[in-house]
Amino acid sequence: MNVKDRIRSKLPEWRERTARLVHDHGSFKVADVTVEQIFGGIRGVPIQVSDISYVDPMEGIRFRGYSIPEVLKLLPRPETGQYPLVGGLYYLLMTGEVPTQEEAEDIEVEWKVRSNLPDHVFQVLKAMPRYTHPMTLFSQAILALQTESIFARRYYYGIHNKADYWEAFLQDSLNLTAKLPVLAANIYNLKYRDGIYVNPEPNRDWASNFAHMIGKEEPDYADLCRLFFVLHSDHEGANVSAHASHLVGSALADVYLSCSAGMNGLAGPLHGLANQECLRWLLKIREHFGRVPRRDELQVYLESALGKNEIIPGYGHAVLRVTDPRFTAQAEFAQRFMPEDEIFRLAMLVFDILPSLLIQQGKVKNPYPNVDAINGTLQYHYGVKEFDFYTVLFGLSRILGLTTHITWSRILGKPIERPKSLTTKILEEMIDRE
Ligand code: CMX
Repeated sequence: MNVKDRIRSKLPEWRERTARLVHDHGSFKVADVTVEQIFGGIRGVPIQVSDISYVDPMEGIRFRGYSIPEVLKLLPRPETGQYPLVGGLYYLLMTGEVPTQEEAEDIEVEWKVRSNLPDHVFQVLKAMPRYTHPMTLFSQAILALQTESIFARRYYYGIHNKADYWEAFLQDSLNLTAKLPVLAANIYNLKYRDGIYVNPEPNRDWASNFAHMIGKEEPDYADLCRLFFVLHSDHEGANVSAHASHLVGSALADVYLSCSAGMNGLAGPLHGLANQECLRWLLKIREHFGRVPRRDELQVYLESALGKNEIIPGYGHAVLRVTDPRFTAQAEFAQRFMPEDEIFRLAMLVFDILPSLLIQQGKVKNPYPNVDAINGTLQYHYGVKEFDFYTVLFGLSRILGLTTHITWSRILGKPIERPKSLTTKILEEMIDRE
């Protein structure tokens, strides 16, 4: 069944469940909010219900209820690769069901048909100064594509039945995600390969076409792209990029406007930029020793860094309390395809030593690695050495999740978001009255 029909078949059940919750349990109290939480980034306050993915502190991300190892095992693969077709992952996110081979390939075909980029997008990219950050270009290009929004056009000409909005959002989502590999590869080529243009090839899947267009032809790198794009596609609905795009979308802004907003959040150093910091840190250690250090040498180095209260990039997490399964999946990939790589060996040596030192230090809530502790290591091995570009890779994948959240928000008729802000005086008076 194609993705649209599958969603249509599921829609009545989900609408009814949501309506029943609001109707029968509308006054049920989910949480209290403390002053500390208000001043602390709304940390841990449930503000969103989304069934696309969920981060369990002790288990990590589950996509539509499936853990990372399950997703990697169950999703269909291309004939030529050992990791899943990203089209299959998109089908799973959108419908909640593991696709058949045919259903996964159908999405890949939909993407090929819709992958053409209008000329004005190239013009926008070329008009920017050479030193523009690739994430700025990525967000701008998505915004430039807004001219193509089917929802914006239909709304202007008068679809006003809310129950039908989702179909235009799904079309926009398929169109935008179809264009992402061409878009990202063009930004890479513009920045780092003298602006050459490489056509996508009709016989390649979404991920391997990206690898091909940036000039990385090793079959293992195409598999790394498949793995990376699956792993980074979503991390539940309340992180900065997901929430930013949801918020913008709640004003009925279309998929392009919403995803561009999400990418602007992802471009922040506390969110998507962290992965380049981790690789930089590992390279600094290798440079310091002139080679991969011995275990005892690294132990002393790390103890000294922690003694100076340095933050070790790639370790800790706001929600997770175990090793990030996305770290584990990429470590397994590296063990299989590049076990002798020096930076990978160094990353694994850090993994061997650091958690117990962080536990001894007693400050950090999660002493284990997050996905960023290894992301850059693998890209670097395959020659993608332009650190600035790593967040675009992340964004290319994350838009799969963002567009799914946005489409399902329209399916469920979620209203415009409007929380409340207080003044300091009002807050003080509320406390005094207690
Ligand atoms: N190295 C050393 N100390 C660390 C640390 C690390 N990697 N992570 C946290 N700590 C320290 C904090 O600085 C804090 O110290 P103080 O009490 O002196 O201020 C203490 O441990 C408690 O912090 P926490 O509650 O465990 O961590 P937070 O939830 O506040 O922050 C995170 C989480 C990820 C921002 C933080 O662990 C960090 O900065 N890690 C390094 C950067 C990184 O890897 N970022 C990528 C995050 C990936 C993602 O979000 O997906």
